[in-house]
Amino acid sequence: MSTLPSPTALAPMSVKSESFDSISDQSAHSHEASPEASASSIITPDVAPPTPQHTAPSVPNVPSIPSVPVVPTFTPTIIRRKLTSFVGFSNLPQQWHQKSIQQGFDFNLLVVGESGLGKSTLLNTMFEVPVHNLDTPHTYDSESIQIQTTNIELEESGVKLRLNVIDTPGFGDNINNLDSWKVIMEEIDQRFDQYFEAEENLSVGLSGTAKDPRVHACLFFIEPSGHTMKPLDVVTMKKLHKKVNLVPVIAKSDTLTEEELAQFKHAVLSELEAQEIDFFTPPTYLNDDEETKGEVSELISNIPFAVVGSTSLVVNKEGNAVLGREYPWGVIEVHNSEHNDFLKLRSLLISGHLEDLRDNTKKLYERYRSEKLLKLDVKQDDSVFSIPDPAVRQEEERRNHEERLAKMESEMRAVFQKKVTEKEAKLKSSEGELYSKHREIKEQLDRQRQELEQRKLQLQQQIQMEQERRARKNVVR
Ligand SMILES: Nc1nc2c(ncn2[C@@H]2O[C@H](COP(=O)(O)OP(=O)(O)O)[C@@H](O)[C@H]2O)c(=O)[nH]1
Ligand SMILES: [Mg+2]
Repeated sequence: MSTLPSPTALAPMSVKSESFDSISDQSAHSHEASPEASASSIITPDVAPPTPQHTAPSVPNVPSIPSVPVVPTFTPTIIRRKLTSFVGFSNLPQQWHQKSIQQGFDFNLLVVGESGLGKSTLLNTMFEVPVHNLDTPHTYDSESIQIQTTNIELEESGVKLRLNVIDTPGFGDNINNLDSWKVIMEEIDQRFDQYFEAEENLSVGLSGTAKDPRVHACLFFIEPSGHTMKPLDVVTMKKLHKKVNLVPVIAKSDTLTEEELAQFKHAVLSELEAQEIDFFTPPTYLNDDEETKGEVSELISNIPFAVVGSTSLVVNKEGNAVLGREYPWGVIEVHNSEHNDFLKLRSLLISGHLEDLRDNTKKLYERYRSEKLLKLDVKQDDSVFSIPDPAVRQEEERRNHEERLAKMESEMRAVFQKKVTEKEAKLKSSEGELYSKHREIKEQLDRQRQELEQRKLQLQQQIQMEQERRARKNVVR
């Protein structure tokens, strides 16, 4: 019976030995093999089979030669094998699915287009909530284009979508619109920068909980002129297309006849190609079935989508109340793919390819980041890498030496000056002391002299009195 190797004996999952095939094959063929053992994912290190130990006859006093340890050799090889048993990692998409549902999705949608093209109406129609208040005027008095963001949290069958609509009121409404694109670009860059900083602070990726501020798609509304695109639209798209997933749409497509629309679509597409403006196209995957592939190519072939928006119910020819627009000649239904491309747009933005948009945003961001880092590098000080000229270096050393000498000299001068000042102060104070001592002694001497003179005077008076007394005595005798 074949046994499973102990867990410690297992090599990493992607690494297997040459000898594994034979072992696992044996296990698979053995009728006693456990299901786990039969799974061809079991990996054993390529350990050379133990060499038979020949027991040499013991010779007394002859030191035994230490045996060389057998080191297992690993030959890294990547194997691709379909497992026949259950290991568990096929649940990963399920786990990812659960996690995603719990965390919800961020979707940042930039909306660009002149006022009155039906941007707010289309958003309200698409998300089925009043993303924008349609009562507010769709013309703006402001001199310049503004950025207005609206955050809405939507929930559908337990899945949360944090929708952040970035509107650009004022775009194309001014006399000089040449710089309109700059404000939009700044907004996109700023959001990339925010993500860049968050990434630097490791708050993105590791925790996976940080909100993603990057613009995931730019819905660009083209006026249904029936001729060509406006130069401002072309200039703006040319600036934006490398930074966002551009989704061009022909606004209010119900205002054009079928032929006009077909011609206009063609004209817009040719202009985009001529100007080398990239727009977002959903990808297909290896395991996509033919139907999915067909749907994707159908979507791509209809870009730029001709859309109609309406939040009002009208009655169609079958007598059903539907979202649409009513005309004397009939009804245009929003959710009817034969009438307009609204459903295709919704599939591209939300129901079918939201994750593709988010994925492609990562690629656009990667490019932005590498360009940003490259710019930072260019600004670096190139002199750091230059080889110095010996003469220049000698001159620099001489100058440094002289500077050091001058510094030393000035320090010595300062020390000397300090010492002189201290000495002078000391002398001055001792001179003062001497002077006061001298005055004290002089005063003392003056006092003593006065006393002595008084005494002398007294003595002289006494002598005189004595002499007078003696003279009077002699006279009496
Ligand atoms: N014919 C037609 N009119 C529309 C459509 N979408 C919006 N409108 C009308 O166009 C006007 C401006 O719409 P609004 O959504 O405020 O435009 P915004 O300024 O681009 O946000 C409103 O009167 C809407 O009813 C559309 O698909 N077709
Ligand atoms: Mg609006």
